[in-house]
Amino acid sequence: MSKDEAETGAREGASRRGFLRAGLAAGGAALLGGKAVAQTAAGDPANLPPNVADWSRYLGEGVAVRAYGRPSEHESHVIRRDVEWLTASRESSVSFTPLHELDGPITPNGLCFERHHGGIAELNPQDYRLVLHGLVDRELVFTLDDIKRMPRVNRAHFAECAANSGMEWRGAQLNGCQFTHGMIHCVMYTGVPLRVLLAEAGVKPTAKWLLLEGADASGMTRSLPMEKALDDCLVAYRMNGEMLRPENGYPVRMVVPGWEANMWVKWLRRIEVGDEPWYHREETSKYTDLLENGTARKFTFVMDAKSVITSPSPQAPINHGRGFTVISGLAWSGRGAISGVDVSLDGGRNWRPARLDGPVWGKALTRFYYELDWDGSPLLLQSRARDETGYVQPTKNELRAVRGLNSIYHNNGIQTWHVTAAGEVENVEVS
Ligand SMILES: Nc1nc2c(c(=O)[nH]1)N[C@H]1C(S)=C(S)[C@@H](COP(=O)(O)O)O[C@H]1N2
Ligand SMILES: [Mo]
Repeated sequence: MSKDEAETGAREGASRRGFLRAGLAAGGAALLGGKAVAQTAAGDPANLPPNVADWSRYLGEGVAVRAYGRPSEHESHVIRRDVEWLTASRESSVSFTPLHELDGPITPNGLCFERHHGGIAELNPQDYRLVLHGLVDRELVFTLDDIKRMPRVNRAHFAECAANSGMEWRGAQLNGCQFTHGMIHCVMYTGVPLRVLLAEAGVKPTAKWLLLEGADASGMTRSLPMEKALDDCLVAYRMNGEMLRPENGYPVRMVVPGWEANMWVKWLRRIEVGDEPWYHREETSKYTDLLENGTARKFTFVMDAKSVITSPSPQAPINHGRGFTVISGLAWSGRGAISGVDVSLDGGRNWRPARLDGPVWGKALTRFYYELDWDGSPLLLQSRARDETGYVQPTKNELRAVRGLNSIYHNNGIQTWHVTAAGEVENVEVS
């Protein structure tokens, strides 16, 4: 988004000066006015200024008592959640990122959604080996230390399960963006470009595909085209600076930027180089979307541009009544960087540019804001992402017209939230 657009977004939303005036007009020294603060902080008056609060009267815990830091106990509701009826077992299931409780573009490690087909593999890093074999000049076996000695890079990327929003194909179903859009996370990976490992082994001219295999009970073998492998894939071992969490593939996972998370094999233990894909032998149902006429869309690796308003949303209602509020959301595209996001308050009739804020990385979550002086009337909130290729996020009905209703995967349609006069929010659809 250009600087001009950013400024227009701020002007057409709510200007900062206007916001400040409203705060002062409410009579408080605080930006939000005394009223809003009192409303949300209905705690013990003895703790409020000018009284000396309880926690100011004695010394707190010293350093390193909390040797590995954890969030405040008052944030204990900010957790991954699952939908019990969705899958038969917990070992082959999914938990969802609490998107409505987060801000900025990065997902905290402990809140990244998880998708396992055979439960969490608990690997001992000493026993970790990565085998690289097949159509190569030299078959190689890497220890974790070997991988850590190779040239590394840092890249932030989103990982989205192709089934994200899959429950919404036939109509609005789940009440919360955690469940409609929470099969996504975005962290800063540290890892070795896959092309560096392949160069080390020397790839034969006939090599066209890679087989990736995980060390969990499911194996999760996936076929990756050589072109993508040589482009931007990473053999990653760190997320947001620390070693990968066991849930997300400790100690090594494949990062396949912009492509469905299905291929981001966790607990990566084997890469076989071959001349054809393996998927048709083992995983005929993968990488395809069943269409209305019974045929299937194939090779649907890339995740198309998509966005969602994370707040307000069903789990994050507007609880302060009319007045200044911030509409916040996420946008992403598997084809590159987000170039702009539009927000609609009336179910897609009128669109206004949102303001992108923070880093706009390619194939990563991008945060957007739309500041609004809400008059308290009901809203039909939508967001629409646009990426650097010019692709514009479609409506759900536009998608259905092309794909029918048989799909589970790749639902990147525009989400609608109905905000009532009371500030409650529900998942709806507009025609
Ligand atoms: N080894 C292995 N890799 C795997 C899976 C798995 O079950 N086993 N699940 C895949 C699927 S379908 C998804 S959506 C992502 C989820 O990654 P996450 O658990 O880090 O969110 O991992 C992928 N990689
Ligand atoms: Mo997935």
